[in-house]
Amino acid sequence: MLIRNLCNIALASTVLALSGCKGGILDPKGQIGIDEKNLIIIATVLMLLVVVPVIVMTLYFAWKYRDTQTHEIYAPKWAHSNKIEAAVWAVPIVIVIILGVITWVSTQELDPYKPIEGKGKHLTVEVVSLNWKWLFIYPEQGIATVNELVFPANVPVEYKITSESTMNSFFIPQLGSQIYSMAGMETKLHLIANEPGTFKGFSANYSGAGFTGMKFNAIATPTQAGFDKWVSDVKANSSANNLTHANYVELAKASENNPVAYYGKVDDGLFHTIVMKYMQAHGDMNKKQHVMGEHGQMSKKHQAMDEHSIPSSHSQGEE
Ligand SMILES: [Cu+2]
Repeated sequence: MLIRNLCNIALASTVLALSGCKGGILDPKGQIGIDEKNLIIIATVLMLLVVVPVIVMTLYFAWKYRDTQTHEIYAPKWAHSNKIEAAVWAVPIVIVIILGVITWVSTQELDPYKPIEGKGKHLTVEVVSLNWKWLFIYPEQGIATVNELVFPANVPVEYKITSESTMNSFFIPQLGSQIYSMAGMETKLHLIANEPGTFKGFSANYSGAGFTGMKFNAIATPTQAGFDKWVSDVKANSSANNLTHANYVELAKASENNPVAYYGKVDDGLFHTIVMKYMQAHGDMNKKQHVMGEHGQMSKKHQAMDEHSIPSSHSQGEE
């Protein structure tokens, strides 16, 4: 009974583990993802060339020199073998050299900042991670979406990535690499879908309370025309929904499990404003300090006028 239960648990967990592959990095649908999967497999197999013999030999030696073994040849003078030395040094050196070359080449090839070549002009999408949702701005099309990313299959997409506040990581496992989104700076990623489909996207970096609901569908349309139709539909159906700088402030407020939203118009330069936000805030702070300095000098006048409501800590500083 216990054994049957154990078998059932083992079977269930195997099924679970295998179903984990579906839709993940081991089931790639884009060129970058396919190349990365091959890299994972090659690196794993190369390392198994060492790991498997070590495991086999460990078990073999334990069995060969077991306590009850009586007729094994005893060789106390044996201490060195050039053949064994050659094997244990040469094999790892060769593996490290091969891994090194593969790493060097693939690091250049799969550089997330490098545009995908030979597939024509790329589409640009500006990605902003908010607490806790994803904003996608299409600067060339002048539209934006929340928690839904649409692009044509077989067209390279350039993602410009930033964050409103908390650090997140933009990740569509079936298409390839994840890249961090960080406030006050822009990171880049180039991906392509080799076939149409809907792929899961999420943040690969924990970012707080609403993190689990911070998911989106990445939809690759079969054709460019299909994508163009989606764009014109968004424009037509959401023309009243305009993502202005002011609306963005509202959108940026923390919220969880956000439904998909569409914006038929977006203010020019919104992404740039988000990236530069902290630089501007810094400028404002200087201004504030400046005003406060003036305020200090003018405090007597202000006090005399008695019309200035100031926080207590501030007035204490002045006394
Ligand atoms: Cu950074």
